[in-house]
Amino acid sequence: MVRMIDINAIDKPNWCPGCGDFGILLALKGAIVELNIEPENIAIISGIGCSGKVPHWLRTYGLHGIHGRPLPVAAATKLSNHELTVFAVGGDGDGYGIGMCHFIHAMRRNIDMTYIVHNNMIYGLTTGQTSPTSEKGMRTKSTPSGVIEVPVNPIALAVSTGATFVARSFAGDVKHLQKTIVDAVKHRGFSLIDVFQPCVSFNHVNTYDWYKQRIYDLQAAGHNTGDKMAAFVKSQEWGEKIPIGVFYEVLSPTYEDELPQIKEMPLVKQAIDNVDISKLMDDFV
Ligand SMILES: Cc1ncc(C[n+]2csc(CCOP(=O)(O)OP(=O)(O)O)c2C)c(N)n1
Ligand code: SF4
Ligand SMILES: [Mg+2]
Repeated sequence: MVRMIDINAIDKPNWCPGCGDFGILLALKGAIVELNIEPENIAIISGIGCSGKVPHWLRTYGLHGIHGRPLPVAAATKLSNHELTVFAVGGDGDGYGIGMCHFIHAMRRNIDMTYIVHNNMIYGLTTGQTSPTSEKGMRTKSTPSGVIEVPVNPIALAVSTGATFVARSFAGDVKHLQKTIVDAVKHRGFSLIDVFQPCVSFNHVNTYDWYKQRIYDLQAAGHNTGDKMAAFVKSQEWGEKIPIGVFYEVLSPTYEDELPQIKEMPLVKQAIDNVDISKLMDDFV
């Protein structure tokens, strides 16, 4: 299912100069190096959007899938070979809009993987339409009179839906983001990292300066990550002061832990020993 992307085909990131996606890629690379995980033991599954290009620029296994669907593909990858470190990567439109159902079900299953959402509060790739996290009143190409709906709050949703590691970081603070990714990967269970990612081309409201003036670090403020109600209260903070860091972390059995079929060995190894998949390979590859 996953394959090595031909990195020679796309030599370097082609995001707009100054895009927050560069900071996320840098932090992810740094985290992988810090964690000392071999590239062949990592799979990065992305959706469609500017954010979806991440797997192209890392020498790991990767799949640049379809819009809104990185989570089910990442889940299938993890269940096929639970010895892999699996990342799902996508945008706010991808994950909190078209992919919202997958987001909810992935969280309540507590599959051990790390979901990084490039939350730029806009559709970047399609040149600036409203996303599910665009702020109320924001004027965009698709809402010239201002957004009417209340934005999705991914942190509150994650805390209440079963994610066992819930964090927010900022693409403009690579050190913080790298540490958050390292902690998320070390956590056994579903980890969400919602990343504030300035889109310098199409979101002229939520800029680097806008975030810098507002964000503060929950860990520096002494937040208790084991307290679910405190996490929920913190998830409601928005406006003059906006928290980043780990909101909530709890240890709970993963989906893989409770799946008897993979107790002895990863599914992929069982299949190789016992099942002839050559016809399937001929049909699909
Ligand atoms: C099924 C489907 N619907 C719509 C699109 C068009 N489309 C491509 S990317 C995108 C939204 C991108 O926004 P986001 O997910 O926030 O990613 P970003 O570009 O901001 O990183 C849309 C609507 C598509 N490719 N596939
Ligand atoms: S459109 Fe926005 S999100 Fe996409 S590459 Fe440009 S700055 Fe980044
Ligand atoms: Mg977006």
